[in-house]
Amino acid sequence: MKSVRKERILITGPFGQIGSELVPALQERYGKENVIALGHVTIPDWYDGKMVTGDVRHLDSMKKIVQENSITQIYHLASLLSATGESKPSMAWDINMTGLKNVLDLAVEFRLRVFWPSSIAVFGPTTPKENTPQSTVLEPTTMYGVTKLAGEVLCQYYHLKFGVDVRSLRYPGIISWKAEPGGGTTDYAVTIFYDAIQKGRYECFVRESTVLPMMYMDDAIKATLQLMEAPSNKIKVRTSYNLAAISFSAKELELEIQKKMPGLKVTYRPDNRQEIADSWPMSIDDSTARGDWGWKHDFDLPLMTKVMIEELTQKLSR
Ligand code: AKB
Repeated sequence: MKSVRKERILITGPFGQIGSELVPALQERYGKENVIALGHVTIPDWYDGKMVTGDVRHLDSMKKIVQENSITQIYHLASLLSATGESKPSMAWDINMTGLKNVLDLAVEFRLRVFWPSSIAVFGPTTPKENTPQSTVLEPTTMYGVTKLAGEVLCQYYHLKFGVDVRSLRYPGIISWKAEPGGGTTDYAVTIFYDAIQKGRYECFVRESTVLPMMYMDDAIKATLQLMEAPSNKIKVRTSYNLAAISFSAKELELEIQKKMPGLKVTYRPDNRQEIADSWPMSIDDSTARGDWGWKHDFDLPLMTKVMIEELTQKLSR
């Protein structure tokens, strides 16, 4: 796809599960020279593009990066996820909240458009479990969820108070083959594919009846770009939009993979992540996103499973 308009984009957390696919998509859209990855610890060998080093918690160094690179948009992905957040709650608060506040302060000063991911983790045990509405009870019971809830209202506050054009999605579990997820509760829906291909068996850390909202990566990237490119007057929600594609139980995923890999054996041994999974909804009502800016998903469970097996088999044989 051709470059659409002149933007200079900074992406934090560029080499995580979502960043690894969002960075190339942004490079293709806006030109490689206009996308700058904020590297932190390691840089993967696939990366071909501009990079700066920094830490989202340090406002002064972030300000320098924004100024020196004439940044117009920040995709702020750097964050600890739910399972890691439970083992390191103070660090989760620090990275997730200080990082976001710094980005929003820079957005005020430099008139930046911001994308920030929220999550289904913003919901909790008191939220309606099925077809969870856009506006509903938000009482998360994980530190990750607490930071997402606080982050959502902080985004809305900066929009109302300072006019910051900040846009956000409540991502479900994202399934992808390029980079492995790390530290999330929904990771089993990715790891099962690796173990199915490499070992022919998988021990799942949630019960087989566990149902969570999920989405194939291509849909998540499509939604993110569509949201960020929508005219401002279409963005009616400045906390974060519910976003949905597919919901299935761990057992349904096992059965779908077995249609292509009949030898796969799956056992279930729930660990502490079960409690996190149980606190989240089973399905999400995303009609507001569909109505406001035309969101529509492409990948259902069979298509996602087929593509995952094909792509991952190819990747692992290289
Ligand atoms: C996690 O499991 O922590 C994430 C999420 C749903 O935000 N994948």
